[in-house]
Amino acid sequence: MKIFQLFLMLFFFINLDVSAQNSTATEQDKRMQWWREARFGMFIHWGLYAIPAGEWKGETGYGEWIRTSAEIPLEEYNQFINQFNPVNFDADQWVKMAKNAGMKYIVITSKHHDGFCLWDSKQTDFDVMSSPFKRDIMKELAEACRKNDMKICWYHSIMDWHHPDYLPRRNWETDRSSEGADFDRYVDYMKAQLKELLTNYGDISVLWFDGEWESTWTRNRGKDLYDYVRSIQPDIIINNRVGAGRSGMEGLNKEGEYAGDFGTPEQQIPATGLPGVDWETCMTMNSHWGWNKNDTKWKSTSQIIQMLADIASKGGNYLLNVGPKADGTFPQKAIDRLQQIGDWMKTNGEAIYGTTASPFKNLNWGRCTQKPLPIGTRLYLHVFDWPKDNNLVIPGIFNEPVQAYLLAEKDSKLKISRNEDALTITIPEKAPDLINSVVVLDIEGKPDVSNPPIIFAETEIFIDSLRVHFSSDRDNIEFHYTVDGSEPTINSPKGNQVFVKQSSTVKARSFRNGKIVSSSGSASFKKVSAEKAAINTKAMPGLAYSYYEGKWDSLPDFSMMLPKKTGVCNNFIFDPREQIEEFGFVYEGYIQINKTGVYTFFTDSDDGSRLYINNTLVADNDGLHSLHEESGAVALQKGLHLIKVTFFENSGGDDLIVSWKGPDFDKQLIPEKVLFHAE
Ligand code: FHN
Repeated sequence: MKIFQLFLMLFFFINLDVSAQNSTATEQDKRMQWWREARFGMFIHWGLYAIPAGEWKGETGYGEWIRTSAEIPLEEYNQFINQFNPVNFDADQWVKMAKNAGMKYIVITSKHHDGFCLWDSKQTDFDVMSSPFKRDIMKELAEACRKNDMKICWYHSIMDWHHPDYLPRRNWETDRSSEGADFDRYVDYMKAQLKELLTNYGDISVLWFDGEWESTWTRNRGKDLYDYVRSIQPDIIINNRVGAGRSGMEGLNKEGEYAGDFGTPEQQIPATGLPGVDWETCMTMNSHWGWNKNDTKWKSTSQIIQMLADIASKGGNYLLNVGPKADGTFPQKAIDRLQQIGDWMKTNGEAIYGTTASPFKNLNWGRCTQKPLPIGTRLYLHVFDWPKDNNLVIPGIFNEPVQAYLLAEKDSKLKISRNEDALTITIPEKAPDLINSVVVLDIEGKPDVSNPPIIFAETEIFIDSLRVHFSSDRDNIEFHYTVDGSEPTINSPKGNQVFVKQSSTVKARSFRNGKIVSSSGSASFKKVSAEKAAINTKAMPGLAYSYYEGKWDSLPDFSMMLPKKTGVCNNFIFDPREQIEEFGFVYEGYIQINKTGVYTFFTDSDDGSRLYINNTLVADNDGLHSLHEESGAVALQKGLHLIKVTFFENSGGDDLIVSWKGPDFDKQLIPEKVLFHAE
């Protein structure tokens, strides 16, 4: 083959690959367009678990996990199917409540972890057609959505506690042998059900997978399932829980892991926007996904509206959950909130729909969303705390203002003035809305914003002195700073860092050509004395551990319990455990400090953990969560110091990673050689 022909062939294949990638990116942008525009959807968790309504044998804290959390044997749980008769279910009413609340899509549990199917499935009798209700709920809801211009989406659990081929079994299901179970056969069953859900109910807008965290579900199975679903509905959006690509409750994608079209933070809002990443925070309205009649911890309408603005200001979507009751109605407190949210959305929806993330890192009075205009940019200023002095200050913005008005009173022309780096809008005394008043500010061009300098140091505490340095996302600027908390001026010291020798509040501001170009960044640092080491201690290598068994949603007081086993282990390990779930540990002993200084300790755990030094809590990482890290710093003198780590595992994934960093070493796992216990 001639060189020229070879080159042409190579050029063709390279272009094919690149164009495939580009077309994939273009395809993804195309299918995500409505979703990015929508910003707000309704999650619905409904199934047999609504019948016990969170209560079982006197315990009232359950939700959709009741079968597993209350360890209800399959035969006993299956009886609920004979009671499932939601005679007040009205799909049209549900959809209208979502629509009136300003929601643009509905994601409903076609099948949750308990395996019960809310549609007429030919693959199983464990479906709604075997109940007294005998109506295809998914069909009715899909039709009602189409009638009301609402996108219909399926939640579908990969994990299935009912199907005989699903593995692993629950560890307490000792009476339910896994003999003969074939996980590949289960995957075929799941694909056959997805085929039903994706061919019998018209265009489905999102497939919201869940329950992907168990050992049997792998990256490759996720990729295969993604391709399978896309082969049936090419334009469907698929979340990142299709594969093994989700990093815990933060919900975003693990580096390099395969993961669908958007990240899924759960019950939390990312601290900052994630440029270029599509993500959706899913959240309960009270504290359960499935209906719990005793759950009174309802979020206020104010909280929900402000969270919606916060999420949109970070470029994300908000999927707010309703857990319908067994009779098919929404809880009244959910209905009330949806109505109030809708009232706010009717006036202010344009400040949410189709907006993108704020150009400001932080606004002390609220949030900002934005949309492009032919002349420049429309900024929607979501004011939670209405300024008392009638001045709404927008810091660090260099664009020429065009106009400003109240979104609730579009003919209200508001005065705009410039004061150094800031634009100030004169606003009326009375806020148009007590929860979130939106002020519109149109500016020329794309936002030209200078966020306050970032003020950074290794730790917030120090013994002798501490280097504090400043950085900014702007170039061609200089920093002026103070260390007494006062506002920096052009006459304040100039530089990129300062060494503090006593407790200080450091403020830094950006200047260009002698002019202020940002508001001030601020951070406080505390001078402390190093804690004294233990004295006359005879210490042996290894940590003393106590092992406990039980089911907890947060760290219990282990001191009130009898350990199942005690001993010595060489680090923070699970080897002594006797079951894979529902266990806890207390590790205690001494840690050898070889140099006086400030030490930062980290625990990265699934589920909860806490770390104490000298009986003081340093890192609090308690809670029911996937792998999540917390840290804290403490100043220690050379010698032995008490260390204690407590940990619990509820179910699913488990891990405990204990690290530290010190005055002369970077973050690393705590090595065995520095861990001891009292003789
Ligand atoms: O285990 C489920 C839980 O029941 C609920 O469905 C949430 C909603 O995102 N997802 C899982 C927990 O991460």
